[in-house]
Amino acid sequence: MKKYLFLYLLLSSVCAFADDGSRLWLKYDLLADVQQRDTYLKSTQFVAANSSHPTIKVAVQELEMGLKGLLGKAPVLVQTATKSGGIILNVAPNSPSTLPQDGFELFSEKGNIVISSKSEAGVLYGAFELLRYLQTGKSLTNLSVKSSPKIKLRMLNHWDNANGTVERGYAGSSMWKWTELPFRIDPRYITYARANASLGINATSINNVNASSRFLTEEYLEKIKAVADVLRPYGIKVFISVNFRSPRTLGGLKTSDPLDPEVRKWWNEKTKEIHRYIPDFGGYLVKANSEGEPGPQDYGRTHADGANMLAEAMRPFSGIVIWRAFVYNADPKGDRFKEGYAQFKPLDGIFDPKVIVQVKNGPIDFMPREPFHPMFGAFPKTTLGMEFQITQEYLGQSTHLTYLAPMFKECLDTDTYVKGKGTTVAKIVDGSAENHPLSLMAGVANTGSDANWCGHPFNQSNWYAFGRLAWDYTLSSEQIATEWTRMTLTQKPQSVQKITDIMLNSHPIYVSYTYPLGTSHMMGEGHHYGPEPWLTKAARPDWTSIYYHRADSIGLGFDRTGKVSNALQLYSPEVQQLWGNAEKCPLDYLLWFHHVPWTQKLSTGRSLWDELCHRYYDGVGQVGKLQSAWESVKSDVDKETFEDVKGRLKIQEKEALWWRDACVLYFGEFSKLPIPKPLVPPTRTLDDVKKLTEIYHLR
Ligand code: BDP
Repeated sequence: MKKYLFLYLLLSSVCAFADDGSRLWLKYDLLADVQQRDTYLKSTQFVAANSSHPTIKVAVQELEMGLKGLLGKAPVLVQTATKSGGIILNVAPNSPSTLPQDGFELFSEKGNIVISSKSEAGVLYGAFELLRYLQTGKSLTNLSVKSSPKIKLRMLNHWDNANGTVERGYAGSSMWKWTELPFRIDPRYITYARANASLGINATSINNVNASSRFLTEEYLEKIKAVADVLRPYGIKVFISVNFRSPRTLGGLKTSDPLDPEVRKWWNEKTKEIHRYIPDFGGYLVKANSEGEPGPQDYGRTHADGANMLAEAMRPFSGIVIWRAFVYNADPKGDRFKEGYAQFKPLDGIFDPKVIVQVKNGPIDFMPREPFHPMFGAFPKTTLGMEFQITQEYLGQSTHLTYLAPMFKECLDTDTYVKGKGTTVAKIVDGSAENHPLSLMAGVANTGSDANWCGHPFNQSNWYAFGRLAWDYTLSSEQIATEWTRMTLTQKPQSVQKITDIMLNSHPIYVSYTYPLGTSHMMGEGHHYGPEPWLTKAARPDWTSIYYHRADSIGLGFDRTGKVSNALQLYSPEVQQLWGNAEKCPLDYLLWFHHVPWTQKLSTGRSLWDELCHRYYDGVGQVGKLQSAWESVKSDVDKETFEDVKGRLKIQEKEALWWRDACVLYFGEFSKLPIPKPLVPPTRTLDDVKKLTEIYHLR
């Protein structure tokens, strides 16, 4: 008997140590600090709720599971609180509180912790907040928290296909098991729902924006209904990405012209049908007339004609239409930077109130650093939603450690000046600057079938950061990193600090060895992995690299101040002033707007060429520092996770060198200048590096 007990203990300790990351930041492992546990136990002895709504049931379940795990003892469930020392969940729809529907209050009252909200979802968010307090070691005495979301629709966009692949997915195949649905519900859907609810994410569009009409068939609607049923108690609404040609492909009509009465009827009927499966259907997400996708322009109509037709179909219901602004033409003489703005500007004011136009954070395409999209602030009569990319298409995919909160925040915190100083992008997006009742922040999801959901263990932090910022964009990148680290990797203060630093440094480091000084779009063709600055020919001119960097014997960068393109004029005069003068433009944005001579002296005291080389070299050096910093936390993090990250950091170093050598050798052909001392020139030739890139194109 004793022998078995010993074996059991040994095995369970080994298992407890090996962490496959599947529990995300909701680990709920026993807190190591016994004293702290005892203190927490005193105020979490029971849970009482004034509602048996399914959302409250999952809130209670979560508290039970969380407290049992963290403190070693589950709370007792009681009907009403007759004594102190417990948690009271209070749904108060008629509360005089000024907090919006989803907001919650978390406060101490008569020796209890009260979580109160006008909505069930708000109480659920409050329950997760309370658990986060425990997970991050915060005090529960004299609680007085008021929290409400700054953005109404906090949404993930999955680019998942019906065949199980994921467009730009780097964490295995799709997490949605379409072949199994609706009969088998993968338990991971529940973990997914919990993870989102823990951040306040309240919407998800489940399929790729390059959409298949298949998702609108009866067969798929049954499957989507099954997913919607799982997500509903967690306050998450389901959206579907639709193919604009569906009336033809699915409905057998001759056209998909949005002004055709038969087409309109078809969408009306389809929308009603969807609601029979999913009564609280969130709505449609549409990519139209973009990268070959069909759309209203195929029939000489506008984006507004298309979006408004769908909005009309949605009229009897609460759902909305999200119409993407990611459109561009391949005009070799034009500037892709201006396309979305140009196509949508004449439509400002004619979109139906049920339409949100979803705009990528930057004007090109999720580059590691972009100036904010000039549409933000320039469309006062249209609700503009923000689209960030959580999946790291251009940001190291699954092999580079890149924490994205600073990048998201850089965009949100930038001042558009459209309504005077302080009109940040965030204030356009949250609707406050222009009084829009709807607001949206969407993130292209990075989830997949990998055990740890996101591929690189640190990529989970980008899902986490996106959700936290969609709830409250004023949170600092540091706070979010620290929280996530404590919940996910370690509670040891010194290591928490070191990992937070690793995370905060990671995006600038990535930018340094890939796209310093405001360069962009120099990645491998198609797969978007690794460098290919020499890419000269592609299906479209604006899919090459030379279109963007414009290197020549004189210098580097895309003049958008008037000589090549006048794109800078799309911004307010203050922004133009900030970025329009090459001498004063912040270096991080310099080559986005200026063609700078190689020998031009920059504010750092170095010439453009020298600065460029220094940044590439420094980026690589910094990856070495990330490695030693990670090594120093070894004893405080799970072994499996430690080795996983360690291995990926080695790949990152190798690939940072690949980027560095590719770019300095290639640009050196134009500048004709040597690598500045004391930097040591690459030991390989440009041809050697080109060969590495060619391998990626082999069939
Ligand atoms: C680009 C991706 C492409 C997406 C497109 C989009 O390379 O796969 O379909 O964005 O956002 O970044 O529609």
